[in-house]
Amino acid sequence: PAPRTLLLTGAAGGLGTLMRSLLPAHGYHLRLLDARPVPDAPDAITADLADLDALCEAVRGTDAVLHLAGISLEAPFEKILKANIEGTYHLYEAARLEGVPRVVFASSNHAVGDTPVPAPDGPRIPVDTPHRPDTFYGLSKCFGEDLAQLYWDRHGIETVSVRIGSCFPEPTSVRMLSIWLSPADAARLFHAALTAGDVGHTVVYGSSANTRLWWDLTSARALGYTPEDDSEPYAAKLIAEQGELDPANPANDRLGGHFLTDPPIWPY
Ligand code: NAI
Ligand code: 15L
Repeated sequence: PAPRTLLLTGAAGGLGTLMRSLLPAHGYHLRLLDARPVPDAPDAITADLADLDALCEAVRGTDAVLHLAGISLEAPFEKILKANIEGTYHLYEAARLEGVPRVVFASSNHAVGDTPVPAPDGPRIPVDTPHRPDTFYGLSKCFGEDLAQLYWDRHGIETVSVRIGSCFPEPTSVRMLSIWLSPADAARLFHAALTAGDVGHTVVYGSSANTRLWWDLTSARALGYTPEDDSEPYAAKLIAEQGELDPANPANDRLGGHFLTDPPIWPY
């Protein structure tokens, strides 16, 4: 198939850098955008999500947007408001004004981070579990998912909202054994989300086929995503170093893990 032109926002970030190297093999021609300069990418657009005109120019003529830009951890509310809430609104406005038909939105497990971890033998967490953000960051991802629904219902822009677990080259904690998304599986999942037909607004979890997986990948698989990786080969070493997750520890009993117990930054 002919390469599809894709705007990759957040191209200078960790996930953006991984996707810059992995997505072209899936047939994409990437246009890059970030508030920071993107290393080794002289053609990248340096623009902030606050700049609607720059976003309109950036999305013009693209087939889709993979929207990764934003604050990726907890932060004071005003910063989350500007980058993740207003910024994502501007991105969708640009897509609407320029006629871009599809967005893949980097949501996060922290949209439902206050949900209890499932029992090892219990059912996995479904995608229609209620929003239970664990932070203002998670709340901004709930907003992004609802914004995506609004732009599908009112303006016909399709979105797949991917509640990403932890996408890094390797899992580095026992919690990550349950939520790891390998970079190669991330590229497979984004490709499925960009090419599946008639997605309307679909919410999926973004993880590899982890033995210890906490959530249900049915809606992701329905897009045509077939994960090929599993964190289990990393389990013995991580458990030997860090111990099994103790469910009595409040940092372990919710999906969001340490986001619920990290030193609070109140008052925001
Ligand atoms: P990152 O923090 O490494 O990269 C985010 C990028 O967005 C940065 O390069 C930053 O300069 C850019 N950015 C921030 N505010 C901006 C603004 N106002 N305008 C333009 N660019 C702006 O984060 P990472 O890990 O690459 O994550 C990418 C996306 O995926 C984020 O939206 C994050 O919330 C989401 N996500 C990532 C997960 C992961 O495991 N890496 C897990 C769950 C969600
Ligand atoms: C996220 O949403 C963050 O962006 C990422 O850096 C990780 O912390 C991940 O969640 C996680 O829950 O491990």
